[in-house]
Amino acid sequence: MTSFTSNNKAPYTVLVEGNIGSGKTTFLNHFKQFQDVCLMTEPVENWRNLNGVNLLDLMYKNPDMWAMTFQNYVTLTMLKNHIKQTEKPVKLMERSIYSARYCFVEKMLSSGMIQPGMYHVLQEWYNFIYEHHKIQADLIVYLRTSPEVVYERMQERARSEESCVPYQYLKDLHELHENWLIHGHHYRPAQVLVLDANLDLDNINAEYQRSENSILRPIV
Ligand code: TTP
Ligand code: MG
Repeated sequence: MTSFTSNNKAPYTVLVEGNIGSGKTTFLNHFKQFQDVCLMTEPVENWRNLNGVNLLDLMYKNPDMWAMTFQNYVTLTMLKNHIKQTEKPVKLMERSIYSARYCFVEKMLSSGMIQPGMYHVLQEWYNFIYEHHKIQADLIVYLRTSPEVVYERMQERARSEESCVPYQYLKDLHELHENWLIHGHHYRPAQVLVLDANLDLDNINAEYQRSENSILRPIV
């Protein structure tokens, strides 16, 4: 098996999942207070700036031309994060190769942003990656939201690339997350802890704390 990781003991790895605007970055930032946790936040920043090119923007503006390239790059950046070494006993990742595959690529195929040929190439990549790399996953935290709430947050946050994303897109992505993480329509690499992420910032702390024991298991 090819691997870039040399240490035998993999960290306890938590994948933080949920719709666009569900609060994944905020959730990871909550764990900054714990020194023994390695945080891998905001992979989206790579997608917004690859040597000065904003692939996220190109993908939304011209999906016929850029959605495939974009998902290719998402796959590469997520794989890099999955195999990144850390000496810390706990690793928290914003998203994973799984949500890219089971939520976004599925959505892009069904809405015609990518064509079946492109879809099959991506599937071949995912299968090859699973065969040749150990994708460590010990727990999935699902920040469960309603599409209405995340749509409002997305508009308030006003990330310029997302200004054209309609409510229906978030609703469809919500269903895809539900189908995967709640109904098990796709492979779940670990147990799923579901948190209520509809709560606003003033009230979400108690919900985050509810997950601390599960996440910090190796160090408490
Ligand atoms: P998210 O990965 O959901 O990140 P976020 O920072 O918006 O989430 P949170 O507010 O919970 O921290 O999405 C980032 C952008 O990338 C979003 O516009 C959706 C897009 N995206 C894809 O188009 N394809 C993908 O495979 C992934 C993972 C994201
Ligand atoms: Mg984020």
